[in-house]
Parts: sequence; C-alpha cells; structure tokens
Amino acid sequence: MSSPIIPLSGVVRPGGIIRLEDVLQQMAEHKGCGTSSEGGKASCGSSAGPADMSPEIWEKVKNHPCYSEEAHHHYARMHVAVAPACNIQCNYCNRKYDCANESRPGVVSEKLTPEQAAKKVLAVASTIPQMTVLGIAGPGDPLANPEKTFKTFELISKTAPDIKLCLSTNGLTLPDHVDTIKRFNVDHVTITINMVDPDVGAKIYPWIYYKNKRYKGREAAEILTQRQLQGLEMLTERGILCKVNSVMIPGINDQHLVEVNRAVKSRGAFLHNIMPLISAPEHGTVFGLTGQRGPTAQELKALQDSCEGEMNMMRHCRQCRADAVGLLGEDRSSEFTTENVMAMEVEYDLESRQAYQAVVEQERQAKAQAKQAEMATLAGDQSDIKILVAVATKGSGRINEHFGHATEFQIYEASTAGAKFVGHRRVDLYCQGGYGEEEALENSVIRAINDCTAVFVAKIGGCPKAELEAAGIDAVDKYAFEYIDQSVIAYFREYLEKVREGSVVHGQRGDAEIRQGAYVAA
Ligand code: CLF
Ligand code: SF4
Repeated sequence: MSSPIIPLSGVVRPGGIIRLEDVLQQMAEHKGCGTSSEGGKASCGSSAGPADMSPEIWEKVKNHPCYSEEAHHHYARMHVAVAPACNIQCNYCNRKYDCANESRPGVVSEKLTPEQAAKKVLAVASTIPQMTVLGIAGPGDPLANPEKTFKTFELISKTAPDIKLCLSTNGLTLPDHVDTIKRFNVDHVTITINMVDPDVGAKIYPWIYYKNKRYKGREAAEILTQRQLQGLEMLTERGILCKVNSVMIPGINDQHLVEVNRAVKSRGAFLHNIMPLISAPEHGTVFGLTGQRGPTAQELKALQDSCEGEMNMMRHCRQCRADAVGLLGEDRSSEFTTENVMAMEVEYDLESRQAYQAVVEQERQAKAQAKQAEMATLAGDQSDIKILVAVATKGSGRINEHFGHATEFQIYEASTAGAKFVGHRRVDLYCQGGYGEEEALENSVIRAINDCTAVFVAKIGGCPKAELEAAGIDAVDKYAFEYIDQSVIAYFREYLEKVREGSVVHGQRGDAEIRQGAYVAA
C-alpha cells in the first residue's frame, strides 16, 4: 500500500508559505484517505530507551509542553475536538462533556470537521508562534473516530509541518492503529491506564464496546487492560514516545497505581501522569453521584513521589479541555471559535515562527544558567527540611502574575537538592471587578495552598497579604518578575538560615484541597 502522505514540495509557495487551500486541492486529487490500519508497515524507529534521554528523545520532548515540565513554561499546545464518539464507559465520565481522561469534568468543546480543525491550527500557529504541539484528545476517543482523527493529522502535517502531532486514547482499539500512527509521524501517544487488574477495572468501567459487541464488568476490564498493554508495547517497539495517564480514585485504585506504574514502566512508557479524580454531583457521573471523593493534594503528591523512580512522573498536567489552546494553565480557546477562525485570513509562516522560537530558547538558557548559579550557593549544604512554595506566573518561568489575577498557582518543593516543580493548584480569582473577594481568599486560595510555606507573586495588596500571613503563609513580592527556580532556591537558603539562627520555627504544614468544580476561564 502506498503512503497517504503527499509530497510537501507540491504545496510550498515562495518564501516558505503554505496555504491550506492548496493542500486540500491536492488531497482531493489524491485517492484514498489512508486511515486503514492494515499494511504500510513502518520500520522500527528509535532504538533508544525511553528513559535515558538520548539526543533523539530530547529532540522529541524539548518543545513538548506535556512531555517536558521545563518546556511547559515556554511552549504551548492546542487541541482540536474532532473525535466525538467513544467505545467505552468510565464511571468518572458524563458523555455530555469532553473525555474526562484528559479533561476536567463539566467541560464542553466545540466539535470540528478535519478541514475546520486544519484551518484552526493555522490560525493559532500564526497568532501564537510558541504553539508547537497539536493534540487530539476528544471530546470522545480519537481512535473510536479514526477517519476524522487521521484526516486531521494528514492535513496538519502538510500545512504546518513543524508542529508535533500528539494523540490521547483509552487504548481499546490502539493495537489496530499503531502502524497508521507511525505512518502519520505521530510521535507522542497517551494511553489512559487506570488498572492492570480486571477486578479493579470492573469498579471503574461498567462496559466496553469491542468488535460489535458490548462487554460488561470484569470481562470488559480484562479485554481493555490486555488491549492497552499490547498497544503500549507495540508503540514503544516502534520508537513512539508514550505517556500513561492514570486517574487516582481513592479507595478504588490508589494503592493499585503503584502496580500500574511498574507494568507500564516495564513496557517502555516514557512518562506517567497520575491525575486526581475530579468528582462532584453536578458533573452527573457515576462517581459524582455516588459521592466518590478525589484525592487531597498531599495524597496525590505522596503517590507520585512513591512512583518516581527511573521513570519520569508528570506533575504539571492541567486536565485540559478537548479544544484547549495556549500554554498549559491558560485557556485561549475562546479567541479561536469556529466563527472567528473561519473569518480569518491565515498563512503559515514557518520562518517567523522559527525566529520567535529562537528567542524563546535564549530565554530558556538564561533561566537555566541563573538556576545553576543560585544552586552553587547551596553547594555542600545538607538538611532534611523541605518546604512548598506557591508561585503566581503567566509563563516564561518567571514570577509575573499579580496575586489577585491568578487562577492557578504552581507549586515548587524547595530543599538543599534545589527547586522542584511538584504540581499546581487551581483557585477562584481573588480580584473580581477591581475588588478583593474575601470568600475566594478563604474558601479557595488558602485551602488550595494551605500546605505551602510561602506564595510568590508579582504584586499583592495589603489585605490579602495580612490574611495569608495570618494563615501562616508568607506572601512574597520581592522576587517580582525574576525567574521562579532561582527565586525559590534563594528563598529557601534564607529560610534555612533563619531556622538555624532560631528566628523561624520550621514545622509541617497541613494538607491542601484540589479544586473540584468545573474550570471557568478567567
Ligand atoms: Fe494534548 Fe495530551 Fe498531547 Fe498534551 S494535553 S494530547 S499530551 S498535547 Fe497535557 Fe493537557 Fe495534561 Fe493532556 S496538560 S491533559 S497531559
Ligand atoms: Fe468518557 Fe473518555 Fe472514558 Fe470515553 S474514554 S467514557 S469519553 S472518559
């Protein structure tokens, strides 16, 4: 079978400009959409181990905001919601909304055709030059909608050739599509694996629909786990980087996820993303209605810490919507509605995107050097003390957000080993219409960062600062617009000095809450 990919040279205009119309015209003349999973067998790609970060793997992850924590401060992703159908039922999902394997419950995305999706990608890429990854993550399962999913990838690989392609799936039909995934140069695949024991699976999945038949309970879970692990093995054998998402459901699979971690690590997964169950009655899910709780912030962190070994743990996932646009943690999807996008004249200018990204790289290197220099001041120091610091940021790895404008805080663990990103906490906006909202401060922000010793902000008013101090959280604006890692290390060094001289008493802080409500963009 011939490759479905048509030659790029046929659609590149002088100056490196590529137009969607030219690509669509060529594809209309080209027979077959190439979405079959048969034939076209690709040769095995990278032989490098997924955990050893060979130059080849670094090349794949360095600009991917989900696969590299450090990259997520600088590079953006976008999703296109082209895949409405699903072939399984998860007890944390209400099908009125997006696939909860990557999205927070209660979020609805605008569905697109592949052609609309391709135009949207060009529109976003022209507006946000640091957008480097296009993912398909719903609103159902991308591989339950293979024609739409692969047609979209094909269009985008022609019109925006420097954008990495990414896919997220429940894995049921994954083994049938691995060769097609390889052929379309989809380098990053996420599989949601919540269990490897069908008895656990029967509590999470009421049914699956497989080969024209509905299976229930343990039998359904047995088929699902077998297909997921087979798909994972097939992908890693072909050099495709795999991330595994797992939803942590206290009392159901929380202990079991350590075993899941071992199983996926041994099959070559590159990254494990353990996400909290977000569950509330208003989501209308089985778990929401039965009162199944999600984990606390410290329960989640403890599980992630216990799984952290040779395999990287992802801790910066934002459980984004199926039409998310922008840096992780920001939501610019409302700027790119179908109506807006269809009215836009867009051209894909590869050169100016590359020039912009070169500037981003310089900033990234400056940040790394600043961190290294600050770490030198802690060299040789040993202490068991660890503290958490919450940071208000709009991106670029800097403390550049006002306290009142933050809809999330990034959480760093500081110790003599340095500054380590360990998560983020969504909060209600404190500043509403120019005024501080007392309720948001007490019921949302303080609860979300209650386990933190300090909060770093670009600016903060006297009232919230005093209330945070009363809750035992040091509100710090002296590092405004500085790099986060460098500032966290500097603060920790001073903290340690104060503990040693006796002016500060170090003690364990309490736990914190993970926000359960559906996200509302600011
Ligand atoms: Fe999208 Fe997922 Fe690709 Fe990222 S998201 S398909 S790997 S480009 Fe990222 Fe969003 Fe978490 Fe997903 S933060 S929900 S892990
Ligand atoms: Fe919902 Fe996604 Fe599960 Fe399908 S795979 S039931 S869309 S959460």
